[in-house]
Amino acid sequence: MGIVNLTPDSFSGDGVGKDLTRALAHAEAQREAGADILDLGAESTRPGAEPVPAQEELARLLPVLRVVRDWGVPVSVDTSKPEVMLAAIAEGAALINDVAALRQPGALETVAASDAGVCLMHMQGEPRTMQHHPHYEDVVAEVRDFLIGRVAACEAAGIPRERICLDPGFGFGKTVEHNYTLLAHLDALAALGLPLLVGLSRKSMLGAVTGRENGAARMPASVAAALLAVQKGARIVRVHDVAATKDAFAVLAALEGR
Ligand code: HH2
Repeated sequence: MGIVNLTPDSFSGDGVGKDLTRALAHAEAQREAGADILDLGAESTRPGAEPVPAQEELARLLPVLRVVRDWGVPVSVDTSKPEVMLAAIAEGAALINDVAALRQPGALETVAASDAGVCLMHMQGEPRTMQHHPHYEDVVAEVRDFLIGRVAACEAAGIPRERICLDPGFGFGKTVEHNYTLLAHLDALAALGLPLLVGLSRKSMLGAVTGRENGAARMPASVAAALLAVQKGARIVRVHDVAATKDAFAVLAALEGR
């Protein structure tokens, strides 16, 4: 999954804001690099980020979606707002990637009324304040139980399991320690039997162990993290650096089955 940030304030430094030409060039580069899914995000969810009104999110998103939907690659839309989900699905989004796991009122019903897939992500708190005091007794069990609960809510609302993938939400209300514990025990989440999506690319947990402060300088660590996550059962990796990540997977594929 190649990240296409349509925000002016992405933590990773690759946001393009409302510049349509730059946004499309960025999306095209992700596709050319071999992304199997393009993930369009028009609201930053980085720690401390303020929410963006739905109209602003749609103004950033729809012009890009209306072009990339015809490229033959499934398009995912990273949003938590039901009104944005509704418009995105109507305009051809195949997947709703919701860091709030369809907890906003109306979100479950909106996805249920469509045939779009959904990614349910775990987050403790909300982006503005989530990194203030993350706390867990047992991070793996709590993330797993949350995801089980959200799958049950989806099924009760009429979204079948076949349309759902799960994400532990690296960096969303978690300390560096919590993030690495989750990565170490990713197989416990893969055991839930639904495809696992992970977003580790350029995140601060990688800066914490490499000392790399700037987004792009975290690329080698991001590739390593993606590879390790796949070895522990992840099926979809949400990345900025598609070409480098694919190279790493080519090496892994060459090893497998020998
Ligand atoms: N991380 C970010 C955004 N969306 N979605 C899923 N499913 N999993 C993630 O880990 C995830 C996500 C944050 O990264 P990014 O979009 O690069 O930055 P920003 O939120 O600043 O746009």
